[in-house]
Amino acid sequence: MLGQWQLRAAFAARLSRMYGREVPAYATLVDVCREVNEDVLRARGSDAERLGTIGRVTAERHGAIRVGTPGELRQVARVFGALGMRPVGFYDLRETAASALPIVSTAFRPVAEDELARSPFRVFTSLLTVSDPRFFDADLRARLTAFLAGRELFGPELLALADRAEAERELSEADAERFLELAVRAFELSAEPIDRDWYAALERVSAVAADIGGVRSTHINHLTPRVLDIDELYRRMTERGIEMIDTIQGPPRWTGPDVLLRQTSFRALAEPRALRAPDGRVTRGALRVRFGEVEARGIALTREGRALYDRLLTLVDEEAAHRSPADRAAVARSVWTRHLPPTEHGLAAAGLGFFTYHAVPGRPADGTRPPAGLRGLLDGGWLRAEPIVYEDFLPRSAAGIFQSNLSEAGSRNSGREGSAYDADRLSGAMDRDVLDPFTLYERQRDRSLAQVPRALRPQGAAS
Ligand code: OOG
Ligand code: NI
Repeated sequence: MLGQWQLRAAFAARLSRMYGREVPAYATLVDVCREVNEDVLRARGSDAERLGTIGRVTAERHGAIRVGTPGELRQVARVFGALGMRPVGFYDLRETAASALPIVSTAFRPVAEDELARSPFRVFTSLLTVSDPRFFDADLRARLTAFLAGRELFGPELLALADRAEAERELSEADAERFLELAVRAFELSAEPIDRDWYAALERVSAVAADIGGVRSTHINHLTPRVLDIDELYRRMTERGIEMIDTIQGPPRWTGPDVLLRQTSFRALAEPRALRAPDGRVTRGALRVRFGEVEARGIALTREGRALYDRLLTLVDEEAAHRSPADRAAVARSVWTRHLPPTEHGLAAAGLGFFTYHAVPGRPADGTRPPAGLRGLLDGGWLRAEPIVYEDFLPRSAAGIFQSNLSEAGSRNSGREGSAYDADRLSGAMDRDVLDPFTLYERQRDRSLAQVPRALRPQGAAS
């Protein structure tokens, strides 16, 4: 039998092989990541593994997919549910970018620490906001709704296997093989000809809307490996002649601890796709929608830390506004140096970062009693803090990645009231709770803290 984590790891590995065949530049990206990670490990030793073992980091991927309807999202949730992945976080990208991004998103991922350690595979999943009148007028909405209602992304056999894997938390080897084959196939790029005029009608609103609602199947949009030095990776990819987007999204490079998430990507490539003209003739065209992304992960921030991060982004925008774009990284570094603690210890002490806490073995050595309070225990060397790695995404970075890969801005009627999409609406559509990432990190921290009093109790003391 194969348990859920084995299914998840196998799915991630097969998807990676499939995507490497479809998009050869992705295979280059994975190679360069491996080289950079090996170099960092050589240079920094065990310190390089502070936010994850090299085994985990090398295998780690996130995917991105896009679906059209709440019903499709519900089916995706069943497929990922089979892999032990649950919806975490709600991201509304509609207001984040100058380009039209008519989508809201969540990320499917494992939540338990041991599951993350075994296979941290996650998928950023976006839902087209068909009912948002700023993007789709009544006529286009009606046509889009009818088009989406007539397609099937996941067949009954796949869904039945998925439900069984979720309920029983495992599949026999033969069923697992069939499930993986069908699941990977569901995310392959289809060779079916695309209705050219329909695709173009949606593209006038948003290239993302066309990628979702202009075709009769879904596909993986990108698959993202994790790298330990994203600046070095950016340099090496550029050296190899691969055109990267202009910036690295998220926190700047600086000398303090890595926090949250830094991401960049190579530009969407023209891929041959069959197009059907109104007279029925099929021609070979090309579409640029799929790209390659890479990311470096840092420490998860508490609600206070995250609020500070969001303020710092605004501050960077303000200070960079009257400077040349080339100065932005330097401006960001200076803002960070002024506002963020330069060490992990500082992040923990200020309550800005998430850590788990562990009693230092051998204490108490001289019979002194431990001080009360976390700060005293840390400063006195009674406890050590281990960073919790950020497992989620950042809306502004996501929008930046989307936007930098679009050639047209699309259009939106900002005079209209947007329709409400929120975490509850997504939860309702899937019949599964969209989990709050902060709550997950808090629980992880609190579980470690709950062990501390017992671990610090002097030997032989009564309970
Ligand atoms: C998703 C873009 C966002 C990320 O890592 O933030 C994203 C998409 O292109 O569908 O993948
Ligand atoms: Ni991504």
